This record gives sequence, structure tokens and C-alpha cells, in this order.
Amino acid sequence: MAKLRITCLEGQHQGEVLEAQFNPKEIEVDRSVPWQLQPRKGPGDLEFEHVDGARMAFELLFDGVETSKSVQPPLDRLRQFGSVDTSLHRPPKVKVAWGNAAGAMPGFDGVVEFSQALRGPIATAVSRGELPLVLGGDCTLLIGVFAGLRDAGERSGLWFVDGHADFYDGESSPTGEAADMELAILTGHGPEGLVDIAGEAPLVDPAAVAILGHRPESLGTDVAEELGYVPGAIERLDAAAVVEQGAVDVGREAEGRLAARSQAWLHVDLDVLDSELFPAVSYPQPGGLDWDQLTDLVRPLAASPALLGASIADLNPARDPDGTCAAQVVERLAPLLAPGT
Ligand SMILES: [Mn+2]
Repeated sequence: MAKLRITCLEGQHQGEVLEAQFNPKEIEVDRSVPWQLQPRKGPGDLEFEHVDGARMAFELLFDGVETSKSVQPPLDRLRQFGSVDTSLHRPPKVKVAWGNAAGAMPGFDGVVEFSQALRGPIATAVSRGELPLVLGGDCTLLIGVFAGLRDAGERSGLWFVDGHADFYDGESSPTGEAADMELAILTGHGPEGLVDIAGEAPLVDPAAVAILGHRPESLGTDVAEELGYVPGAIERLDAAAVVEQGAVDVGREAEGRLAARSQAWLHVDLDVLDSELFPAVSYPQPGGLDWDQLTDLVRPLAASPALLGASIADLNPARDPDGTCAAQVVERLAPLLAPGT
């Protein structure tokens, strides 16, 4: 969720800033222009009276769960900003800022910076014939990975094992995070500076992508909406279909299909697992794979002669206080990714 900043412009609290999480699904703007009935004034008998101030209303979210911090201090500050300032005899003016220009795709400066830092080591390792393993973080790490692969002269495909399609854009995204847009960015839909970070877009040919294990449309309208953005050129198979067709066979088929056309990168977003058995991700969802299904699916991909490297993303330590989920990741995935297996 993107941060919204309210800056106090005057009075006792001038310069103080309040940050809140803000998800602009609804912004309400109210404005009224009253007219008054004026008898004996001729046709209409209505006279313009005055213009009321416009009123904009939106909902802010204060969430201290992940940081374990009280939400009382920001709430107190919000109340101060809305109260009469003794030096001004009225509440102070404040500036409310969110994102860039209205509706514009955010620039994601942090993602650009991190991608630039990651691409060099990836290019170096792949040029030497090594198989790099990148541990996230979130799925945006793929942008740096694919920039590095291109620097190394590779036109790589992508096995994308993820609970989501990560195919929103700056307007459609419910969170505003680049981590639910990176597959769109990789395949050429997104802001300048990212889609063309390593030259001509797209970083990945959509026909060389396989999305495996995403949740089916039936899970909710938001899932159906996001899947609606995925172009037909990208092959995808939801978690229910992976289970029905058998994870081993699905993995083998996906391996063969991409390996026949190019080298490929393997990416696992741990939210492909069912939220009941693996809650330590940022956007958990039911209806996912279990560990056996995931390892069956990933085994042929990790062992593929076409493999250029792998990444694992989205272990959220704030939701794994005793380290159980982290231990499972190591126990279940390390044997598949170890050299010589
Ligand atoms: Mn993801």
C-alpha cells in the first residue's frame, strides 16, 4: 500500500509530517452552491448566494501489526492537524500528497535503484556459467535479474510459480506496489525506466513465460480482474489445474516447452502455497498448493538443462516469528536447488 503524507504548512505544528497507508479506492469530493429564493426579483426568483468550501473525504489506514508500533501517535497528530491552532485561531492548512500525477504510473525509483544493483552480479555469474540463486524480497527482484540476463546476452524465458499473476498496472493495482505489477513490467507494460531498463522492451517475450499455480478466477472478482489483464500469449495454469493434471506432469511439460525455445529462469513466490499451511507471505490466499505439490512442480524446472538461475521471494519474517516457515523453505527447496541434483 502506498504512503500518503500530510504536511502541516503553518502554525505550531508547521513542518510536521504524518504518514498513513492509503488505498485510494474511494475519494469523495463534496461541493455545494446554494441559491436562495428571492421573491419579487423577476424571472426565476433565485439568487446566487455564495460558494461553500469544497470538502474532500478519504479513508486512511493506520496499521501497526507488522511494525509492532502503536497507532496512537499518528492518530494524535492527525487530531492536532484538525484542531484549532491557538496562534492561528483556526486549524492549520495542510498539504496532502500521494503518488505522482493523478492516475499516473508511479516511477518506482527504489525498484529502479535496486534493479540496477542486482543486474551486474547476475550478468557476471551467468556469463561465467554459474547458476545464481536470488532470495527476495519481493517479486520485483525479477526486473534486475532479467536486466542482468540481457546484459549477459541471454534472451531468457521464465517459469513463474506464483499465487498471483502480478499483472496489475499503476491504476488497477489495489496495493500500488510494484510487486503486483512486475510480470506486466517484464513483458513490456509499465513505466519508462523500468520496462526499458536494459534496452528495448520487453525484457521477457510473453510467449516464453509460464505462470504456474496462480489462484483461479473463482476465488474472487479481484483475481478474475487481474487475470483479465494477462495477454493470451502468456501460458498460465491455475493451482486447481496443476493439482488436477498432476504437479509432476505439469512441471515436466512446462520444462520441455520453454527449454525447447530458450534458456529459462525459475521464480518461486512462496504465496503459491496455500495460506493455511504457509501464512508467512505478504498477500496470503487460500486455494494454493501444498509443499509436495510445489516440490513436484519445481523439481523438473530446477533440474532443467535450460536453467539459468532461480529466485525465491516473499518470505515475510514478520509473519513467521518462530522461523517455522523459513525452516520449511530451506528443508523443502534447498535439496532441489543444490548443485548436482
Ligand atoms: Mn508475486
